[in-house]
Amino acid sequence: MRDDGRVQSEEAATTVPAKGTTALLAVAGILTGVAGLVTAQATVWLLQAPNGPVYAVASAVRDFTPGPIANFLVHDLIKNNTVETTALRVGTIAILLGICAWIGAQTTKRPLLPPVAYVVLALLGLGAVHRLPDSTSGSTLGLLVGLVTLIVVHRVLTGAVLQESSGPVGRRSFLVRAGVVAVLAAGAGIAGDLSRRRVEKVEKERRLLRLPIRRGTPPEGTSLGVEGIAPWRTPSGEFYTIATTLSPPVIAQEEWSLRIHGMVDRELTLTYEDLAKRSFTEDWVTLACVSNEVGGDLIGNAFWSGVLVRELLAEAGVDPDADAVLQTSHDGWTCGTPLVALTDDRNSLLALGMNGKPLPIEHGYPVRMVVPGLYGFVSATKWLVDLEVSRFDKFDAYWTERGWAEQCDIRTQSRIDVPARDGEVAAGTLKIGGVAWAQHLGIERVEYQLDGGAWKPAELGRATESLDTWVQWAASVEVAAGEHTVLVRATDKNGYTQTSELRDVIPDGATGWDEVTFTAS
Ligand SMILES: Nc1nc2c(c(=O)[nH]1)N[C@H]1C(S)=C(S)[C@@H](COP(=O)(O)O)O[C@H]1N2
Ligand SMILES: [Mo]
Repeated sequence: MRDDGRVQSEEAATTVPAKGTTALLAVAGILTGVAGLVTAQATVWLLQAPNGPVYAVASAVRDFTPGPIANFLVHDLIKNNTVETTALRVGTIAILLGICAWIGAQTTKRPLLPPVAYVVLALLGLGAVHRLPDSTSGSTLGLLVGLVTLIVVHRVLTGAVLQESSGPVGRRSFLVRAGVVAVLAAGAGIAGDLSRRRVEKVEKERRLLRLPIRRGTPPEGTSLGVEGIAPWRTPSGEFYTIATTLSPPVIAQEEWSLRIHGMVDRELTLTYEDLAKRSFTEDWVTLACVSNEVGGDLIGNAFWSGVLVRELLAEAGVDPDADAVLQTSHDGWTCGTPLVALTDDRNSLLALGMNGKPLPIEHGYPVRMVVPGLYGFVSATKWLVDLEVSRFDKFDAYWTERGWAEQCDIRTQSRIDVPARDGEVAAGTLKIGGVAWAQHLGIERVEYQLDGGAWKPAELGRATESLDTWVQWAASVEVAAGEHTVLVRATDKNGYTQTSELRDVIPDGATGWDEVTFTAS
């Protein structure tokens, strides 16, 4: 046996954590948890996604707390049953940080536990987020950023703590690292918070706006009253959204203006006030995305209010050699629209209102273009700031550069909404139906085919006078028990009947008949 005190104490340092190490590891765990929560929440705010992790977990805690306890907490103790309750949120954060402290403290004994535990926490968060109906990919991305933060910060901080046991160098390094983490997390938090405040400010301004717009009443007969068919008016909150930006630009009214220039006699610059003062036009228009697969839901019908584009172009005085308008959005997205579609009788409009409200931010606030009959990618610029009258041979727009068509009318299409795909129904008499569209041309007829039988005409709902909207279709069929297949095809007022040829969405829209298989019992 050696009797060398120095060696002994060094051995002791590597096997038994120095006094206070476990506590410091717990502190590192808490700091790690704070950093993870902050970056996750900041990401959600920056992406303008709903349901940050704390909100989501607090909701789950509220909903999964056993009845009597929840009753006691909600009714007797907190006296409020919303997740906005500070007590619920603070409680949730406290529990999460408690778990993080424990995870941190486990680092020396079970080095594999922390990463596994963080993944488990992130998965629980993911579950909590996705049980809320309005979560988006931004909500998920927030959790991913949070998870990466947890794993990285954990390594950085606990690494320093474990050095700590070997002397004052380690302690200083822990303090330095903790400081850096705190500063970075605070920076992320501040950036997220600024973004949140900005959204709140613009949302408030939006809410307080009073525009001369109406909500629009769907004309009589547009709705066939069949359950399961998409409502004739798509509520704004359920309207599909497509954008190339990670988060929609948040533009205050006073920051916005629209420049009309290029092959014109007079350049125009219009502010939001300029537009809001003009006389408004309004109509129902069904927007559709070229990426909509047969049977897909990248289509919606809304009541749009705004200013006729052709009047503005007339004021600018368009060069007769021009054949296109290059539209640019605040976020730099571009599309090229045939000049004629903006100047003919189809009432293309600079929309300020959607379903009676100022445009939602994600649908283009303050101003977007709406062109009946053209796919969104060649016409429906959201957050529109620039219209350059030009020629198609002088530019390539965003999607055209990426292999999509330069010009593109919406294809005549139809979709089956009921019965649901692979759905189960009761045998006997069954209502089937859906929607069909040929914007600006109009739908002449919709036919369906059941189990390979004859094509039969469906009942059609009414369209508006402008024919810029979809129509509902429906039929009653008799089905015996067993598996069935229904097909649908539409014919437009030009006499074109949808081809059965299945073609992919790129470069100019999908073709083919929608088909639904279902089981009757
Ligand atoms: N600024 C901008 N505007 C845009 C797009 C975009 O990516 N950025 N996408 C277009 C496409 S492809 C479609 S289908 C419509 C969708 O409009 P919505 O999101 O209001 O449904 O917006 C169009 N306007
Ligand atoms: Mo689109």
